[in-house]
Amino acid sequence: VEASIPEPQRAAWQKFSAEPFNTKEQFEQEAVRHIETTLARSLYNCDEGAAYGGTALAFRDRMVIDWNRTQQNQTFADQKRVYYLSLEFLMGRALDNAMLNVQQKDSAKAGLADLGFRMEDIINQERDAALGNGGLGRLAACFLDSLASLNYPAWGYGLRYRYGIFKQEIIDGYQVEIPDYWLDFNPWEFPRHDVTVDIQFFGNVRKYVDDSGKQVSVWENGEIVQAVAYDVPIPGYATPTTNNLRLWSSKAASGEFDFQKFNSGEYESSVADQQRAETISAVLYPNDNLERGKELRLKQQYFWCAASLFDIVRRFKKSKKAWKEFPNAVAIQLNDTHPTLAIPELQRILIDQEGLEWDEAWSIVQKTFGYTNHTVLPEALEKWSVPLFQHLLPRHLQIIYDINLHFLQYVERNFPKDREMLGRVSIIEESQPKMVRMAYLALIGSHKVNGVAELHSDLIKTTIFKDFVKIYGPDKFTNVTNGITPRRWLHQANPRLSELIASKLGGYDFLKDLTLLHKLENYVDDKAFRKEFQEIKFANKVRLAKHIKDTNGVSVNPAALFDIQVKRIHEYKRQQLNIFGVIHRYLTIKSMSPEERKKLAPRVSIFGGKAAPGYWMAKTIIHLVNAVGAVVNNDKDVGDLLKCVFVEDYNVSKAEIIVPASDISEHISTAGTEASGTSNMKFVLNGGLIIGTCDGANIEITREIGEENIFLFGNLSEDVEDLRHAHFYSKFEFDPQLQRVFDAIKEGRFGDAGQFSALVNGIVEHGDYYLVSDDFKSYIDTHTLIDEAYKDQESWVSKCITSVARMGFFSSDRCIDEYAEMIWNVEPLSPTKKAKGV
Ligand code: 7GP
Repeated sequence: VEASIPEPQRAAWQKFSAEPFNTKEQFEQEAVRHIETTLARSLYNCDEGAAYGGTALAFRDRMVIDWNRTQQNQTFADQKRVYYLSLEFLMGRALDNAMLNVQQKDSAKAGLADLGFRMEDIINQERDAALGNGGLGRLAACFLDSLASLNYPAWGYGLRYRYGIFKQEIIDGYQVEIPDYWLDFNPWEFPRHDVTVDIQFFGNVRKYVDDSGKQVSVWENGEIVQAVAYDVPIPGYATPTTNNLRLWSSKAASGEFDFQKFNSGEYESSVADQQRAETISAVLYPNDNLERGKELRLKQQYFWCAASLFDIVRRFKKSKKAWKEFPNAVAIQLNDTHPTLAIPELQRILIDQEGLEWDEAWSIVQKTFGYTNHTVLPEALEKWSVPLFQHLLPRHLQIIYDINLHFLQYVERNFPKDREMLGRVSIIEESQPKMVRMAYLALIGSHKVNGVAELHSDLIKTTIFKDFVKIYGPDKFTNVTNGITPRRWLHQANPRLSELIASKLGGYDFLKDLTLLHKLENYVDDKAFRKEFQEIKFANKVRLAKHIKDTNGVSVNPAALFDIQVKRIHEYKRQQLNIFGVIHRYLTIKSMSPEERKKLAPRVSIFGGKAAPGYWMAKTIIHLVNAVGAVVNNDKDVGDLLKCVFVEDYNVSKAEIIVPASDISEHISTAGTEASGTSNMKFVLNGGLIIGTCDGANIEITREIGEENIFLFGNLSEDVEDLRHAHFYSKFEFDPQLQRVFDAIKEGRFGDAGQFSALVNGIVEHGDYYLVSDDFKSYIDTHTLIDEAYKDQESWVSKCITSVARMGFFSSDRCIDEYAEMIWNVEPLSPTKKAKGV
């Protein structure tokens, strides 16, 4: 390809080809040019918004140069690529990350100062790209950062939602949802109006026998919607590798707009078709760990899978390789079951369109896919009704039935004595109506299945996928413990701590190899280091206190112990346990004499997180937190000893302020329910300790940092079943301290008790599924230990520093290397600088 371009053309091109800026002056020149010409502003009306726009566009240009080169480099190199299919990418802000990754933050800071702006204010102008709910979506974003930073040839594929996760406002203590229309100004995406795919829905399947006597199936007479690609450059840290995130947007297919109606004056109905098509990519479903079987959601899934696979197959076919080479060129990772339709879709392409035999096609499919499971909660396991499938995707349903037939025949041959097994493992659940079990389809269609922390990976083998371990053997199952990118979650969120670490480790290499942090253990007893470490934590707490003052109006004392729980609100994550603990603390303070109170350690309990709009119990928890805050924060007896605040609209950019400011953070899910958790890793990496249950990655964090550096409490996952059983079969006595908390709520001390009765009754009368009563005592006892430990600041700081030093394992770079080796079989591609213009 390179040789085919004539020399004079090449020379002209090379002469004018863009070069990335590298100095403050070059940055200013670029930013001012964009402000004046792209944004049509001037010196006289350049506000912070315009300065953000100019800065973002300057960095965008710089990234695009590397991005183009990376894509060409990857095409020429022609080695195996990874495609990460995720319905969620919770990216947060892009500018700060771009400046950091291309290592030009200092130029920009100095340049902006020349132009009269403070870097921080400019960064704060950006809206979060909030195309995700919680852990699963943020993990995908960390993975993109690591894939690029480690130079893997990789693409992300997702949906370009017009509305990301809703914005949360708290009004009179209640959550109110506001739509997040985030695309007003988004300099980070490139519409590719020339990259489109027609996607079919509905219709019927026609079968016939062709001239050679072969059965052929044709899916026809459907409705067509067009997918348009929007590309987002993903810069790696300290490398020119810049990967691509391709997000699909839906549009009415050309020719679908009804001009007949339009011309006869029925304007509204003529636009309806178009609007219906655009609805597909309009909104992110706001549920975390919950599936609700809505038709539009299935449409989203197919739309995105079909467009992505068409794109991947189109790229493969350009290489002119034989089909059996497909798994050597392509690895596709399924982020949970949401993209499972990619499996029957690839099988359909291979047999219906490319004419392969079933077995040959199926072997290609299985070698191509890997499936990551993120939850064992039954309410989150996807099932789609067969009638809905039949209506929307008739050919795919047939293929799924055929996959199931082949699979069940295999099971029958190998387990002839276990007839019951067939019903248990069938992809089709024989319910009314019948349902397609997506997790089984994902597992059967993949060569590897992984959980996201050791305990979770063990649990899936003994619970939801038990039979499949017998069928396929244990080697199909593996573990890849989650991780986080240290670029965003250390350097960007906590620049002073990062700088302190760099000063001791002799540079920023730890941002590329986080295990280098272990050298910090040499400084645990270094006086000056400890002092600065403490000062940084304090400054981060002051920064959060200011945010709380500005947004909630509550003054909190930065010298108090900051106790933080921020994550999606969910009964299994047990924010209710936390707020009951806060009430307990409040009642204890109230019952004390002024002398006794003087001995107490002041606390600030900080909550944050969104509730799914239809999750009434989660909304009740938010309401209770705010109701308790309203009482506690205004009680003169309490003063600084206890404050309780709910931080509105928790998102990625707020996490960057909140995470570095914790003394203690809470990761207190019922044992066996939190697959991994990733904020636990972020908090410890930023020098905070954690209180947690023996669940998810807490267990591995304990192993790494040492059990003397973490506050574990509560029942173990192996005992959960018996405890639940006991709630129904033996009348259980409540801990009197929990009873006192319930009495206070019932007396109306936090407002009308009726509003919180479901929360209390769920525990007292309805079986306490999440074991709040079983864990309450050890929870509050552990908080007492924390109070004591915090008073001994010297040993506390030692714990914090030691923990940071031992967190190297939890980099998402380590995860990506594990996926690459164990699941994808892909190698990094050296980003050798190509000559200009090539
Ligand atoms: C989450 C898990 O709840 C969390 O423990 C884990 O750290 C994270 O995935 C990343 O692996 N799951 C979800 O966010 C989710 O919605 C249902 O899972 C599909």
